[in-house]
Amino acid sequence: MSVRTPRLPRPTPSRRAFGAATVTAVAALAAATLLPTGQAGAADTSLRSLAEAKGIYFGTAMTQGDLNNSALTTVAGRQFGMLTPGNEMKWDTTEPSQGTFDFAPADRIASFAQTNSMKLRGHTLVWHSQLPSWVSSLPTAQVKAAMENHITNEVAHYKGKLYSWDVVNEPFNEDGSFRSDAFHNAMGSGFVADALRTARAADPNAKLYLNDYNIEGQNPKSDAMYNLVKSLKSQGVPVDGVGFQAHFILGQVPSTFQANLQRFAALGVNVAITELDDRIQLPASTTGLAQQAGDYAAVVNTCLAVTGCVGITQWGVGDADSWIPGTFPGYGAATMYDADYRPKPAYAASVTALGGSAGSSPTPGASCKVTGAVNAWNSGLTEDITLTNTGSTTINGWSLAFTLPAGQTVTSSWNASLTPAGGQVAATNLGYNGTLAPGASTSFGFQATHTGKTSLPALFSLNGAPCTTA
Ligand code: G2I
Repeated sequence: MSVRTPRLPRPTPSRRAFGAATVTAVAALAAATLLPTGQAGAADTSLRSLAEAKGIYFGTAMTQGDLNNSALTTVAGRQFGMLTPGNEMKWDTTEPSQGTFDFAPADRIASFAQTNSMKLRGHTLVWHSQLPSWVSSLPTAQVKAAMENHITNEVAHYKGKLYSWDVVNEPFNEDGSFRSDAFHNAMGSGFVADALRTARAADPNAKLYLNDYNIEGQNPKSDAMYNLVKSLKSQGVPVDGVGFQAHFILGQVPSTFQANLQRFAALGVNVAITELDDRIQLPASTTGLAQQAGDYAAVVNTCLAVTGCVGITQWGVGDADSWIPGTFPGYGAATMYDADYRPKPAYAASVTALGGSAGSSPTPGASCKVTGAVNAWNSGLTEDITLTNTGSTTINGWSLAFTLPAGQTVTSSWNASLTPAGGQVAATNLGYNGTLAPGASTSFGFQATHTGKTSLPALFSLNGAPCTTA
């Protein structure tokens, strides 16, 4: 193992921008005076202050609705020094019809960031998704002007207020070819340079990024991004950074992650982890959460090892507000905070990787209660189970894991989907009963065969956290 060269102060100007003494002081003050929700150990062990001490930032993403969740906002303001609006700066919100701009939703997020001394990443100006249909319906000859007008107005509105912009998001297919969207169809690959130049003209100081997923390792898609950035740089097009979304699957942080970031940095751009999460097949086991801690530590260590890596943003604050369960049914638990915004092992691992001391991990209290009733006959039974959210935050999508007594095999179920039929089973909500407000209950049931044991299941856990049983 090689000896590490001391790395402070960081040589890149953009990194020094995050060492701003005022920000660190405000963060430390906030950490010292607020209740220790979501924080383990001493006052200076927040992710944001530890990251800033290393010359990088640690950020999160929030949507408008999150602003009403005090458990979430407490953790966000104390632990994270950078904020990305999850949806509010996207085209469908900011210019829903041509020439009509609405920045009010994003301004609310910006104001939260300001109140909490967080910097802002702008996300995103040009993207095929969350694009209002009027753009894709335009005659191709009008798309360039519409794109430039959109960029000019939005960037001008936030001029001087944002650290960076994801100017172009997800331009590539998996094989490295350009995605055929309204912009590529109208302008060919030149839309990227045009978008960057337009953004630079509207705000000369915001860092301009290209952002994509599945470009973390070396593969055809990251090769395409690399070649694009190299070509843009050689033409003098203003590109300052590349964002690696990093929507990982448990245990699959690519082995070429560091080398890949390094080759981009060598082109003279900054690199950032922009949308980190690490999804786990539910129910998350203790082993899974430990592996996730390793994955998070690997990401932090990778950024710290690459000069030019300016920071890490997690996509969401906790498991309750993560996009994962809604998009990948059966998966979740992808962030550092559980459904009640208590730190998970991945939080402690990130703190440790940043040089802090996580102290003793708080033992999560149950945020759910389960009651059940069995109706058995000689070879079969039915069971009704009621799940109550005893936590303080709304559960959006649930997976209730439990262990069936030996010999029981599920033959049918109602109000939930159950897999597998025996052993450690997970009951997952259906489309209509996934949301459980604090204090709310929902019931589901199943029919099973048995070989003599007709007792209730045991070891209930909700989205990875144990439940009490009555
Ligand atoms: O899809 C995950 C991320 C991939 N990279 C770019 C990010 O911008 C993207 O974020 C997600 C948001 O976290 C989701 O919240 O982008 C999704 C859309 O592609 C967002 O989901 C959408 C829902 O699909 C819509 O049904 C909903 O109306 O959020 C919308 C606004 O709440």
